[in-house]
Amino acid sequence: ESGITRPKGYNVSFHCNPDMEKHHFGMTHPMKPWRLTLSKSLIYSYGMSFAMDNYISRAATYEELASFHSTDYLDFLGTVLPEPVPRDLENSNPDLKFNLGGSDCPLFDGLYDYCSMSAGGALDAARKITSKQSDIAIAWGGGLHHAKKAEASGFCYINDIVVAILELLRFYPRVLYIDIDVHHGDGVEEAFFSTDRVMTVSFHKYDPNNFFPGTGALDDNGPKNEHNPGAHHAVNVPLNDGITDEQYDMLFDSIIGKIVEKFRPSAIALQCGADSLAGDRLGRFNLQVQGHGACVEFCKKVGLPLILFGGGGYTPRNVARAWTYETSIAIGCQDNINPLLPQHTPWREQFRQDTLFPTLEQILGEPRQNRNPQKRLQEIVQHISEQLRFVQA
Ligand code: TV1
Ligand code: CA
Ligand code: ZN
Repeated sequence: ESGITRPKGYNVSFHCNPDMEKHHFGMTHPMKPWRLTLSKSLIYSYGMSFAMDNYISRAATYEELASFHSTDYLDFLGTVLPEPVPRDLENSNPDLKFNLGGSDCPLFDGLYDYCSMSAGGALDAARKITSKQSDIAIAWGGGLHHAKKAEASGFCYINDIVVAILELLRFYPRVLYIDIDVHHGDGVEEAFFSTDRVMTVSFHKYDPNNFFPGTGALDDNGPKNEHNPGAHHAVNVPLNDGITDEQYDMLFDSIIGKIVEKFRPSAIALQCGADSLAGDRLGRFNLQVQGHGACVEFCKKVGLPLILFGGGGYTPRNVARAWTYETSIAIGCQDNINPLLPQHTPWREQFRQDTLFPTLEQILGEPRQNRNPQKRLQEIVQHISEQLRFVQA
């Protein structure tokens, strides 16, 4: 009935957990787990579940989380309770253990469950890949790239990506991590700073004094010490406000193309943070659903085992559109997708326009000024080409 068929010998698995989506960071907090419900409902409305293996993911165990995180941190995360009353800023406790309990990483009801479910989905996806049951595994509830070994950061408490990549490394010699969230993927970069088995690549808005987390300059490329195997294995693509689909996709194809050739990964982990889309509440770019999705399409065409993670994304209707389109790319039905949203889509009024591909004018009114001169983008590609001369597969 949906017209979507499953191409022979090509498996996509979809991992989600409805219980995860019920958690709340707080009324005004930009991170809304409910955006996962909205995304899933659009994906299901298009009938895509019939072309994938669908799994309710389990919660990751303490031992699984401890493959990356320190037990001190996990023990604290498992026992802290939310503040009984919302405290005002004057009386706020500045002594934040493990960076927990501030405004970015608040303590909320069920926090530990939320974290272990996000990591559980990522791990289930990784295991579908390593067992060769799936060619592409999707975990939109994961992608929380800022979390550190013993610290929460930027809405992220548990680094599900690191945990999943560690699982991939049990089976594959080399993993390529790519991050198209508008923020720098600092937690994943740091976790694999000293190994040449993982190359991390982040595209992000870079403005050290005014945009979180402030790291990820073009020449931050791994340990400066030449004898450290991780040297040159961190790639950073610092960008300015207003970058367009055309520029971004040119950069992405050219940089990822060169990296795949040189590093020769055995699998790809792609963080698809949707806050790089135009109209995002926190983002600054002019990307559309098509340009964001083109990155997924490029990775799929490389033909290696692929995990798609979620990540940021603070305007839920845009998040739902992007992750729906990207799910269709994973399945391979993107050329047949009806750009008109299905008539029976739940929460249809949330979407404002009834198209999967709103124009920049529809999203923003006036597009954001593009502060990425072509010359600077060429310098970035040039720097990365030179960096890759030091990389040996
Ligand atoms: C509560 C209520 C928290 C309203 C946080 C925006 C809020 C932000 C809020 C916010 C906000 C950030 C910082 C400043 C570090 C702080 C999932 C020195 C309107 C992957 C994380 C961004 C992005 C953190 C996460 C950032 C991800 N921006 N309103 N907080 N301090 N934190 O700048 O990469 O998308 O903004
Ligand atoms: Ca990024
Ligand atoms: Zn982000």
